[in-house]
Order: sequence, then structure tokens, then C-alpha cells
Amino acid sequence: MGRYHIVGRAGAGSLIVEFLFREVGVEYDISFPDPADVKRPDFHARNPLGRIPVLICPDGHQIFETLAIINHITTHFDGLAPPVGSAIHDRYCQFMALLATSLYPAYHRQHHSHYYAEAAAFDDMRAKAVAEQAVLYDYIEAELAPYICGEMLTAADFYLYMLSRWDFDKAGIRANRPKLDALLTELRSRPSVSDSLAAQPRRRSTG
Ligand SMILES: N[C@@H](CCC(=O)N[C@@H](CS)C(=O)NCC(=O)O)C(=O)O
Repeated sequence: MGRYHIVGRAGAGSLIVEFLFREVGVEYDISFPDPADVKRPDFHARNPLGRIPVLICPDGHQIFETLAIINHITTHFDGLAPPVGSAIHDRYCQFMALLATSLYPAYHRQHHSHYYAEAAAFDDMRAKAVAEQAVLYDYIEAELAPYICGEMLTAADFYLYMLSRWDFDKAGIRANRPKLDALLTELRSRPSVSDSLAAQPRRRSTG
């Protein structure tokens, strides 16, 4: 069987794919094309918005959108999601959707503001994104026990950890949120995370 190939960017959304493959012991290849190259029309066949990550599977089919890629990994490899059909799986899906459709886009608005507004509106838009994220982080803090799915560490915790890395005030999101603080510290020390981060080409982290 061939190997998975991740099309990624240092410190960006491809991290979750690396974290999860390392967690389940799958070897993979990864390339980090120049950001300008993923905006070229030929890359749009892989992702119409020219965004990463894209996962190329061993049989050649491709997946973009982190939620879909994570679903592929948790479907094909055990241990990263609760059993399908259980109430805790519903909770897992709910958090995955919340992270993918609310927390992630709020980081995108902060790091890629030019897609959304003229420069004069950047500060206001970024402040609103941070305020929305504060509500979400408060909710997550209240729900952690100690992981998103209770005693089971799942892909959702790794996803949350990746997103938190893009915050402009990393200490701020941990302040007064002791459960979140403990979770992020634990995740950072896992070999799957620390080894992935150590292997990133040098580049600033961004969503
Ligand atoms: N909804 C997409 C978001 C992907 C995304 O925004 N990727 C970022 C890197 S983390 C990107 O390619 N940004 C460059 C751009 O938007 O031009 C997903 O979950 O995969």
C-alpha cells in the first residue's frame, strides 16, 4: 500500500493531520508548497479556495476540509473518536462542528482579514472575532472533563489544541480557564504533537 501525502503549510491547518497520523502510528509524506502556488488555478482542482490542508490518500483520491480529513482518519484508524451511535459520539460531532465552523473561521478572519473587509474595518472585525472566541472558550472550559469527551482523549482535543496555537494572546485564552490550560499543556507534551511541531519547516504559525 502507498503512503498518505499531506499538502500543508508550516504551523497551519495541516498540523491536525500530522498529529492524528502520529497518534495512530501511520507514516506519511508531507509537502509544504509555496503559499503563492496553492493560489494557482491548477491547485484549485485540489481545493477551490486554494487552501490547505489537502490529504492525498494511498489510492489517489483526495480530501480537503479538515473536518472531512479528520473523519477519514477516525473512520479508518481506531482510538480517536467515540463509538458511532453513542451519545458521546454525538457530543464529539457537535464539538468538531463547533470548532470547524466557529472557532477556526474566527482565526481565519484575524489572520486573513483581507478576504473579508477593507483595511479600515480590520480592527473592528478582529475584535468581534476575539469576542466570539471568548464565548466559545468559556463554553469549552465549562464542558471539559478533563477532555472534550470526558475521560476519552479524541481528535477533537487535538483540533482544539491546533486552533489555540493561532491565538494572538495565547496566555490570555488560558487565564482563568484552568481546565483548558491543563488540556493544552498536556497536548503540547504528547509525542505526536511535539514531534510534529519539531519537524515543521521554519515559518510563523498562522491559521
Ligand atoms: N475550512 C477549511 C479552512 C482551511 C484554511 O483556512 N486553511 C488556511 C491555513 S490554516 C489557509 O489555507 N489559509 C490561506 C488562505 O486562506 O488563503 C478547513 O477546515 O480545512
